[in-house]
Amino acid sequence: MKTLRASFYQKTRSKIAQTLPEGAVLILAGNSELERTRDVPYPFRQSNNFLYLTGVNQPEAYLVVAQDKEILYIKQLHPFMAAWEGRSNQIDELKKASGIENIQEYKKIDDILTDLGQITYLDMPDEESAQIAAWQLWQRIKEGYPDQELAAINPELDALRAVKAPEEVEMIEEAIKITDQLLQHVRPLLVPSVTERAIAAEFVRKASEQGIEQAWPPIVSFGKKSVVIHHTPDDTELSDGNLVLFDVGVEVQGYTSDISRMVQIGTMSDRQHEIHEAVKDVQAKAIQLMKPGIKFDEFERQAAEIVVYKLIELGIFESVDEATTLEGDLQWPAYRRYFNHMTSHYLGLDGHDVGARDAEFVPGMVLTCEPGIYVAEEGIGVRIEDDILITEDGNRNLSAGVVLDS
Ligand SMILES: [Mn+2]
Repeated sequence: MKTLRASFYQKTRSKIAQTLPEGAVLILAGNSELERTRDVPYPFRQSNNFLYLTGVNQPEAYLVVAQDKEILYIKQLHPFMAAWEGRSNQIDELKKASGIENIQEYKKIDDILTDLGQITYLDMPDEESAQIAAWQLWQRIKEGYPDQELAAINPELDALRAVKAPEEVEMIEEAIKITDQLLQHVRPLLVPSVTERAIAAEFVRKASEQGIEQAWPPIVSFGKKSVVIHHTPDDTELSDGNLVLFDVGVEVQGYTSDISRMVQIGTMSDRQHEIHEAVKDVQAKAIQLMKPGIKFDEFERQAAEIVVYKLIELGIFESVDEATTLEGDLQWPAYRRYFNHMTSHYLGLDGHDVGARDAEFVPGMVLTCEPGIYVAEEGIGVRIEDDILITEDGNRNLSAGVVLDS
């Protein structure tokens, strides 16, 4: 399998170092293991910012970067770790993988706080995130060094991460290739009376057999279940005339694919066909809009407008005025009852990757294009999603080759 080399991480570190003011130090916390039940951790998932700058995928590591230095700190492991978990610190391997020469073992967090710089830059995770170690680092410095000036590195990191290097695009393409293989593997299993859960489980099993992690639990929905955007597969059985929705993604070195496809079982009704064609047409038109120069929010506005006209063609609304009337407590436009998500999001290390919603599209950005129309009263929900790389002269649909139609 393709992997990112140390040279990639050296580049990302050098780019982030250049954003630091003179005398500033960045201290980035990798994730720690989180306890699920006593002595049983959740599966470990590294922080994406940490992966982006180091490629190091072990818990309790810290990266220190200034304009003239970089140090990777790893936790000194208790000898029991080797006996119980088979874990030991492989310093030579970490050097080779990350390109960081200076690797040091630490015992307690204060061991790494020897140089805080004039300003200390830190990772500030989202409120709900499980990046406990990053929160604890803020807390520790605030308590132990109350006069230290602190700042968040996230705007700089987000901006860098939003524009992908060619090697990162290759990782996403690899994730797409594997997703395609997994979809092709489960496609013939879509036979009457199989359950959503069985299909989702087989998708995960086949991936897991190859050491591949899901980017999120696969969404597999049969028939009317597909009107729920993030439906959890249940024991609904497949029957003739169902449209099946897959919305799946896997990770390759942290980089995700994000693909939605519809599969028809037996004969589609005229109405299913009509709505399916409508979404395909919206997507084709929306992809054409994805090119350098257009702003993300303007793209969203234009894509939503295309959906609104489709909803009128489908007889759901009579006019643009009716479709855009604000309603309910949220004062949302009426068409949002049928299309209640955005058309696009950034894609990268996070499935919903970081990046500004008011930025202009520039070459190197990877974004999804995923319009949907969900008509709950008719039990029909359709979403089609592809992964689009913005190029100098427009875009390239990285997932165009994922074809499931029988
Ligand atoms: Mn998506």
